[in-house]
Amino acid sequence: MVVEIFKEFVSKFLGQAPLMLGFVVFIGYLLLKKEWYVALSGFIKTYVGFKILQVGTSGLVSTFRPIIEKLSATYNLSAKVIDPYFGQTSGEKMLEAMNSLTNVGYVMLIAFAWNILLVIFRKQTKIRTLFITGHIMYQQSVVLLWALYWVIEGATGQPVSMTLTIVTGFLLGTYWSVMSNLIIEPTQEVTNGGGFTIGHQQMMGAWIAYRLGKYVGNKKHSVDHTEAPGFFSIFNDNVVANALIMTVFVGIIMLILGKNSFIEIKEGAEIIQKGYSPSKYWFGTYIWETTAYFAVYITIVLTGVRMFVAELTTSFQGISDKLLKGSVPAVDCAVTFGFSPQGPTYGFIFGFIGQLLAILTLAFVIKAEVLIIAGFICLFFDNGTLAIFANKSGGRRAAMIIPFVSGIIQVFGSAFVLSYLIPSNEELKGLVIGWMGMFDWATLWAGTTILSKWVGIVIPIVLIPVMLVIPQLQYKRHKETYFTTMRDE
Ligand code: ASC
Repeated sequence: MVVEIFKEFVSKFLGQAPLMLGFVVFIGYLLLKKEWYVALSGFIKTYVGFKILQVGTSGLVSTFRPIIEKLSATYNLSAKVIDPYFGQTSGEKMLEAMNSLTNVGYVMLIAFAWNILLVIFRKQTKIRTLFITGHIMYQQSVVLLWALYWVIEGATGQPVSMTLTIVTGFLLGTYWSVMSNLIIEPTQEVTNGGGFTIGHQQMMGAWIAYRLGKYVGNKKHSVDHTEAPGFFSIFNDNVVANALIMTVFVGIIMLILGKNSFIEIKEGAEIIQKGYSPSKYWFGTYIWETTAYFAVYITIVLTGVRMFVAELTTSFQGISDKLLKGSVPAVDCAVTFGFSPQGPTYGFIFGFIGQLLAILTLAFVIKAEVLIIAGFICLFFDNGTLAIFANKSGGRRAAMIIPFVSGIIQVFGSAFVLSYLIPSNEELKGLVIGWMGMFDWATLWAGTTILSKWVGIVIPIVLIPVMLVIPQLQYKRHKETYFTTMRDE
């Protein structure tokens, strides 16, 4: 019963980011003793702003995902996709086959309650962040429960045990709290004190990218500011830069695939609106239109982000002053995109090159059993975020090299963990179609899963106190500003 209510709460409120954040902003303004109509206006701007962001991100996914998938499909038909939704589907199908899908609800409930508890006792725990990215909370609960179940209890053929469910809940809640807390200071730098942090799939990765960035490059040479003269000065404008870079990069991919790959014919030979129709376009202008959409959607994302971040930053002051002193919300990584309009493009391109190299190595050099297909979400949102954090501390060079290395890690880490997760049983085999692939999932969680296979449930249990030490260390670095400006400088 409690689980049902919670699930409903998650899917209809927490999982509806615009509604949820709009509500937070509304309450924040009231706590700041603003008039009700100011609070209402804040709610509307946040809601509409976030919806605009979602129009942009789903536009990116629907335009560019088919191209990446087509590329993979053309060269390799039966492999595993590294995309969060492929990971989620695999987890759901496997847990369903074990009659354990409801346990996912318990995992989420425990994880979220544990996160709240850690924030309430923040004086002791030093956790300042509430993870509120609903769709990610669900996705991660499914994938982690599936992976740990399969390596620890899978051989029994029994449903997921209550012990494992509880351990997974506490472990995941600890990850949400600790890693989103870890990335506050870098996020404050990236967003010029935006007052929020990342609650997504690459929090540890973004932290590493930020910490390593300064050794890799120079932050003065930011991706968003090119000092080059003449022709290159046009890259100072993010619309021009994103459109040009993507036209060259994705354009080449589209040319390689050839125009026939893009002709989608519905019944009666009617061309689907977005596909390539020889009667409507030359192939060249079709490529241009498609790739220019990158700049279109990024502009939409930026507009939305700017709109609601302004509201969130002001009003969350109310929450963190009055309700949960010194606490911040952990939100979708796409929110940082508004602060570095060209960062994601760098992340996408260099992450793609890294992934491609790793995929080819797996296929032709190692001749691995598990073949990996690149996924757009992983390429763009994961490496895009890493690029933004790397750029903040190490500029252009860091924004190229770090996503490139991350691309390699994403492929190898995912292939490695998948080799432990694909059932040998013919009936179940087909249910596993991919893995999450995002940075933390190709490193931290791939590693935890594999170690648990050999050592057992001790690994996830021990990881909980180990992770909880991290915020204590952070606190030691800058006690005075830890709960106030949240800046470590
Ligand atoms: C994910 C996921 C998405 C995207 C989105 C990026 O991991 O499941 O839908 O990234 O959150 O903004």
